[in-house]
Amino acid sequence: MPDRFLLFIPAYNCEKQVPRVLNQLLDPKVSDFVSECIVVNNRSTDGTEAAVLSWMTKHPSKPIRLLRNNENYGLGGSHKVAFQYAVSHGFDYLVVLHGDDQGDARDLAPLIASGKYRDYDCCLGSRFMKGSRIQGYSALRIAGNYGFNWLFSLVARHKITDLGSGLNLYKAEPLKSGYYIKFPDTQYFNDCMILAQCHYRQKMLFFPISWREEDQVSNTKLTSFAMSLLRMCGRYIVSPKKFVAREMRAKPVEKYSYQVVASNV
Ligand SMILES: Nc1nc2c(ncn2[C@@H]2O[C@H](COP(=O)(O)OP(=O)(O)OP(=O)(O)O)[C@@H](O)[C@H]2O)c(=O)[nH]1
Ligand SMILES: [Mg+2]
Repeated sequence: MPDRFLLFIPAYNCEKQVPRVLNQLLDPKVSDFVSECIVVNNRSTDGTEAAVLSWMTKHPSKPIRLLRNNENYGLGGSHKVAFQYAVSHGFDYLVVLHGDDQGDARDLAPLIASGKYRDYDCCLGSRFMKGSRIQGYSALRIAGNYGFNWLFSLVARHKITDLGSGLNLYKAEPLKSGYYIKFPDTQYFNDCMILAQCHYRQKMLFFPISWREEDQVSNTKLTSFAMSLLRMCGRYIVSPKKFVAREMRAKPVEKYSYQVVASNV
């Protein structure tokens, strides 16, 4: 049986961009491998939900489900909703594609067509490796990313070329244990995931992606982000085992719950 892929689109206040992200499903390079797509609306305060509903009405044959988190769980919490959904609905793989239209799911197509993805627990899109294309980032931001990639590689003893882009592929099997549940619900979720995946010796592949910043608003505050990453590295060096078991959420959530707002599945 062919592998079943779930495409997960986290969405928060991206009414302008999310229809463009969904348009990627019109390209057979993407729709050929996607069995189902969930848009996880993290309680947006703009017209994100209406924009998704309108797209679904125009394209009723596309297997999309719109979910709304019962609370704002952050980007990390939205990943937890999607990971649990993928496992409980029997998907083999989950693809994350940010809803603010900075990445292109077609960058995954060669990996999937060749079957190479099967050799890995995760294939992580990289903005900072040979073959990557990046537009609209300041020199400072690029340099900062290279610096942290280097530092994390040293700490985790694994070559890391991106700590968290918005295009990633995860195998569902390793997610079944829920090892990620105490990781931060914030934008730091991916950084923790990478360290944990190194600790658990998961097989990781970085692949080059195209990434752009045009009409998106960056919510990353560079200095506080840098401080948090340094703290994270420090804790991992002291004890990787304790690091992965620690409660890292400011406010632990008992159940990452959601409602299905609409479904074309
Ligand atoms: N900021 C933010 N984004 C969220 C949240 N929940 C889901 N998202 C989605 O998560 C994705 C990434 O959010 P961004 O604010 O762009 O953050 P980022 O990707 O870490 O930072 P950039 O590199 O600046 O894009 C977007 O598709 C958002 O729509 C949330 O609570 N806050
Ligand atoms: Mg973004």
